[in-house]
Amino acid sequence: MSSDLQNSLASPDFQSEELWGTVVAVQANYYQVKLDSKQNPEDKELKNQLQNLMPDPRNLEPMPDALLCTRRSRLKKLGQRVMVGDRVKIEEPDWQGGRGAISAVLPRKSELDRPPIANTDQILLVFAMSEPTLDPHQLTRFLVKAESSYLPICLCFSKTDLVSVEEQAQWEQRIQQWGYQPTFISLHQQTGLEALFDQLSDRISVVAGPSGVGKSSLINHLVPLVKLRVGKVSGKLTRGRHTTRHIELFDLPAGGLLADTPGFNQPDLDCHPKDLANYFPETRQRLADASCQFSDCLHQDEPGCVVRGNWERYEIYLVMLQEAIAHQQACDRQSRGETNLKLKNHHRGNLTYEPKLEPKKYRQISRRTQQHQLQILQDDELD
Ligand SMILES: Nc1nc2c(ncn2[C@@H]2O[C@H](COP(=O)(O)OP(=O)(O)OP(=O)(O)O)[C@@H](O)[C@H]2O)c(=O)[nH]1
Ligand SMILES: [Mg+2]
Ligand SMILES: [Zn+2]
Repeated sequence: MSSDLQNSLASPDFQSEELWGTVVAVQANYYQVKLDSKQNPEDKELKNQLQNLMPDPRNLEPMPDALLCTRRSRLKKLGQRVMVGDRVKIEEPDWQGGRGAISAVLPRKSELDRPPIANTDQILLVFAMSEPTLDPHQLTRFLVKAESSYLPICLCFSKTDLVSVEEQAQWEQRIQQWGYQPTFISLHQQTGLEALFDQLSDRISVVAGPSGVGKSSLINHLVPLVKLRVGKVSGKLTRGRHTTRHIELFDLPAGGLLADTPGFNQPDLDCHPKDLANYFPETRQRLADASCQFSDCLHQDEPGCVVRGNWERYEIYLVMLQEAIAHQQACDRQSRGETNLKLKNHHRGNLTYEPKLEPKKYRQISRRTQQHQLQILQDDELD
């Protein structure tokens, strides 16, 4: 008996007839579940040996990789939502028809809101060295947003073919001072990809980054059978409801799962002002070494502040802090019922209050919005 076979048989997952998998896509009330590989031995020889040892209808061809599942009504009654990324138990598999029913969901390790994905292990943040121009403010906004999920961040710079070796080295040094260890890749020159594969294997990663940096191109390269739309599509269009609702985890040939997200250029900054400093590695480091005089220090001009000082992104921190304060004030006003002002976000966190045109209840709803809302209701009903 081969040692692989012995391992497989020793595995409790395999012996106990339980069938487990990961939800890779959700559409209306159907869930695409990728089965754990142990239960789906691809190795032909191993499969044949197993079949002789313990005849099991599952070992008779064809054994699909994934099953299209419904959710048990018991789960529905419990209000148990099933998300992409969830680890689920499957009952009554119909191997011929490729169907099954989800009967249990494991507790989640993490849960992202936008995109809605459970058990994400890390965020792969992609920025281009050029085209679009690499802007430290925009990069920081994305980093702060990613940091606020408290998930590890894997920072990747694409399109290195468009800049000189010197320029790349300067950026590398700069980003390291911010507290990150970036990976540099070029799809056109096929460089840096191995290092990136290593960081993605055996994990669930979610790709984020502005429009046009090459996120879809990268996924198309990593997952040969997928053909995501590349280029030309403007960020605005790809931000539509369709793309955000139909989140899919792609199976990486070298192991691991990866989700694309539509690119957008300015993530919302909705964090609490006093949390902002936690989202900069530079401040985290300073606050680990010493504490500010006041425990509620926002690190602006308070006496005895250990954060204020000579570090590159401090100016960006201050701009974002003003925005976070304005956001907080808007939330406070809203909760006090002063809803006749709305917060308008201009370029780079420049915020102003503007009167709302009409009270919300009288505002005319466009036909498109109506249809959209109807679709949401229908989808939710199906859920
Ligand atoms: N020079 C260069 N161009 C690249 C590279 N990778 C991708 N591109 C180009 O960048 C453009 C945008 O690529 P996409 O993959 O659509 O970018 P995206 O990040 O998915 O954009 P959104 O879907 O709008 O968020 C395309 O024209 C690609 O051909 C690269 O390594 N070098
Ligand atoms: Mg894309
Ligand atoms: Zn301080």
